Amino acid sequence: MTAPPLRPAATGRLRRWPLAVVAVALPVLLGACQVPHFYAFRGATTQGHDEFLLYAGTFIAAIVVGGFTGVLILWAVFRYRRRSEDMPRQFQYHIPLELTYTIVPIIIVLVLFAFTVVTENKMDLVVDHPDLVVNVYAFQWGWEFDYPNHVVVRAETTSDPDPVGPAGPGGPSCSPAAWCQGPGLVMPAGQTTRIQLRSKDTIHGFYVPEFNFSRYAQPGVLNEFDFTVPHSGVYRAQCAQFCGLYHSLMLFHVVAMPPAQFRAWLSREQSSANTSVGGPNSPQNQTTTPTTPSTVNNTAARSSR
Ligand SMILES: [Cu+2]
Repeated sequence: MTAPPLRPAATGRLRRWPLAVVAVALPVLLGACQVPHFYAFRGATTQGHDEFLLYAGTFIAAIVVGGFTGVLILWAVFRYRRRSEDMPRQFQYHIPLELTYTIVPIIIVLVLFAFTVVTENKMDLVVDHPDLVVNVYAFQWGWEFDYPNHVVVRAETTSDPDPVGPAGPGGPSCSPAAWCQGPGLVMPAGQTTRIQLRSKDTIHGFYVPEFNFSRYAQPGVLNEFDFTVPHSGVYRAQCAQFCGLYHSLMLFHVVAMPPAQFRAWLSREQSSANTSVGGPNSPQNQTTTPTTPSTVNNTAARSSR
């Protein structure tokens, strides 16, 4: 017995299916030179970009699963809507179906878990020989960036509104001004910078949104991580952990500049530190005592080195 031939209308519908798929897929494929950002930062560091790809992949998986589930729900709602008062056909223990909707979600979770582990390992990877090491100290309420040879960029805030910005004391000239509040964490673009993060008092959060990166600064704990910023730029940053009265003013910014320009800035700062009163070991070049709540007043203490 052979199958009955398809009716002309049915064959027409079948022929249109590939066209519909191409019409939907083509714009996506042509636009796929760059994955949509899904309202996230693409990651200004190589590490942050890996994080973005994980987020985008998870988002796409969620769209596929959500769309598929939505279609199934609509199909069930309309295909099996109430048509009469008769009791519909009842069935249970559909083993293949139950296995499918148990195993498929487990596979999805395992795949997402594997990608997450791989990405987190990339984020946490510290190279053996970074091009630059910067010691970063968070304190109530400000940031201190210690470079080799006693170059210290430091700013603290003890009044409202923030008196520190927008110049970014100790950093290079910076624009746009709104992005340059607080001290500037300067690093060479295209090279690997090691950050050694500590806190001088309570828990703070080192957060650079465009790097897709946040990490606690904890008293008594050293957190180390690497940044590689491929392109020059200015990136806003702030404390992301509520830490007291002026937490909201614990702003800083990251400045990535070409390596030659960075070396010129650093040597300028170094010679300036060495020629300042008392040389590199003078009190001005020592780490200053962080401001405590008992010393809060309406003046801002500034020290660029
Ligand atoms: Cu803080």
